[in-house]
Amino acid sequence: MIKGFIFDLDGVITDTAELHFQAWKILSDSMNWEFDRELNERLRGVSRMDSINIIREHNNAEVSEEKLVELATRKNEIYVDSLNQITPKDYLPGAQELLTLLRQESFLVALGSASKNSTKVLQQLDAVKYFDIIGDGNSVSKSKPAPDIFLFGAERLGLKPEECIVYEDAEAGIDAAKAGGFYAVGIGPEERVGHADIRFDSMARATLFEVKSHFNELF
Ligand code: B16
Ligand code: MG
Repeated sequence: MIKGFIFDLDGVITDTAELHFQAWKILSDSMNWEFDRELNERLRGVSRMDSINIIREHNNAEVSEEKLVELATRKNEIYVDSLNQITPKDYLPGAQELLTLLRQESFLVALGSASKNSTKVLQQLDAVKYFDIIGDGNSVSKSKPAPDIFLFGAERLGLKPEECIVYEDAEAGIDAAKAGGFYAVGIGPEERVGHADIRFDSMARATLFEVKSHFNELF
């Protein structure tokens, strides 16, 4: 039986990808590195240090580990500053409605994000109240596609993986959910999240009604 839901943040609850893009772009420009939206897509759901390594490799740049950490820190300062512009109007369509319904129906709810800035984002959205547990980039050391962040959330909720549905927009996020034995709802195109148990083009379509209909016998 499904008793809980675990949500990714960026691309599921809100679209911080645009703010990540702007911050990486400022940093890349300062380094004379090429960085565009196509490359930004490859950073979806990927941790901060893995992200800067992808950008460095793309630019064939030789950078010491110490310098890389410094650059990632600089990007993060720009990104965190930009989070102040997020308001409760910035939920992805359908996300707040779903979270509200889950509360009404007494499901347990956790966040399972790679971001170390999750709490700040949830505060800006006024969304902390919808979550029983916040699992984020500070909660585990192994990032997606390892299942650790979702296992952390399930354990803290007191649930087994097979009692939880994970919502994810990243390829590695669906891999992580499946590796952990969770049911997975993919948000986005077939080529990215087609390996989920069920896929929707957007959060607006991934309603509780649709998900219950699909996993019928589990509710
Ligand atoms: P931070 P998610 C991910 O969020 C983003 O999609 C990814 O672009 C970012 O690099 C990562 O969080 C780490 O974020 O630098 O704030 O720790 O999709 O896992 O909610
Ligand atoms: Mg995401």
